[in-house]
Amino acid sequence: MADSDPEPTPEFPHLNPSDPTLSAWREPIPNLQGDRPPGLIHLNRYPIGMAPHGIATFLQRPVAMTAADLSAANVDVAMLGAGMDMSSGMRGAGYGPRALRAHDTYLPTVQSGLTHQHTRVDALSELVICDYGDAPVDPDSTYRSVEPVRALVREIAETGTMPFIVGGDHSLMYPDVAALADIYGKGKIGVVHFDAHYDAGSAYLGHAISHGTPVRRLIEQGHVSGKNFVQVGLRGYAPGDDDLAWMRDQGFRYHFMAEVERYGWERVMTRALEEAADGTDYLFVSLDIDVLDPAYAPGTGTPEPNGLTPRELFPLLRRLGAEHNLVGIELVELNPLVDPTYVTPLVANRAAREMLTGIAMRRTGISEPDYLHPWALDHGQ
Ligand SMILES: [Mn+2]
Repeated sequence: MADSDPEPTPEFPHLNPSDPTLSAWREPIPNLQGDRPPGLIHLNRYPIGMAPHGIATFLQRPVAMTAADLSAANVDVAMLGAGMDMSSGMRGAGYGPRALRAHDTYLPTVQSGLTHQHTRVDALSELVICDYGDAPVDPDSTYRSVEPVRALVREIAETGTMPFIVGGDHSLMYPDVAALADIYGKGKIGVVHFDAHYDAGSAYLGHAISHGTPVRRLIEQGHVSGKNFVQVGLRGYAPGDDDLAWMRDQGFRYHFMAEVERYGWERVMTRALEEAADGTDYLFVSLDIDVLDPAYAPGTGTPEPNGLTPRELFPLLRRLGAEHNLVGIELVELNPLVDPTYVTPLVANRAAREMLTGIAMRRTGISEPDYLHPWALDHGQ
C-alpha cells in the first residue's frame, strides 16, 4: 500500500491534455443556435396524444435548447436532466432523467395539462414549462461534471426562468445551489432538503465533491447559511457525533424521523414551513427521492427503511411551492435500474407535479395557507 496519495506525475497524468476526446463530452453541437427563430420546439407531430405516444420529454413539454429560446417563450420552469451518478450507492441514477421522461403513465395531452384534483389548479396550463435537455457528463469525473451543470443552471436562471434539475446523484446540490447563489447572492437562499441522509460529510473517500458532501461545501463556501438549511426525513446511521455537532454549531434545522415518530408529521411539516421562510428571500427545494420509504421508492441508490409516505410528502411539496418564493428545484437519486417496477418514476413524476402545482397556485393568486379547493373536502354537500 502506498504511503501517500498518488499525485499526477508526468509518467502517470490523471488527465491527458493531448487527447482530442478530453472535453468532447461537453462540446455543444455547433448548429444548435441555427437560423431558426428562438422559441419552444415541439417535438411531437400531433397536439393531442396518449402517454405512450410521441417523443418522450419531461411532462411531455416542448424543448428549449438555448437561453434565447427561454427568453423568447417566457418560460417559467426549465427542466434540465443531469445524469451523473459516479458517487451514488448503487449506480444507475444516470438513467433518472430518462426514466422520468418515459414514465408519464397517464398524462393524456401534449399541449395542455390536467387539473390537480385537490386544488383545481392546472400547472401545465398556468405555467410555461419546457425540457431543456441534458447537461454534459464526464462519466469518470464528478469534479469535471459539476462545472458545466453550474453554468447551465446559471444560464437558465439568468433569463428569469426557474431551473428544475432532474438527477443524477446528490452531488448536484453543490452546482445547483452555487449557481443560484451566483445570481441571487451568497446567503440569500434558504434550502429545504428532503433526504434520508444528511449529505454534509466533510469528504467521502477523500473526495471533496460527492453525493455525501454537497451540503458541507455549500456552507463552507458561504453559499447558504446553516440556519437556512432545513433538513427533513433523516434516518439510519448517519451523521456521526462529530458531524452532528458541526450541524448543530452551524444552526441547521434538521428533522429526524424520530421527530415524526414522537410528534407526528403535521407538527414537523408546520415547523419546516416556518423555518423555510425564516430570514431569506428565496428558497430552493432539494428532493432526494430516498426521503420516501423504500416501499414507495425502491428505485434509489441508498435506500433507508422507515421513510416518509407520499401522503406526508406531497402536501408539503405543494405548500412550499404555493407559500414560498421558490427559485429552483432539484429531484435527485432516482435510479430506475434497481426498481423492476415503474413505481419510483411514477411517484417521482407526481412529486414533481405537486411542486409545480404549488408554483401555479401562487401564480394564480392563491395565498391561503394549506389551501384545498372547497369541493375537494365537502363530499358533494
Ligand atoms: Mn441525498
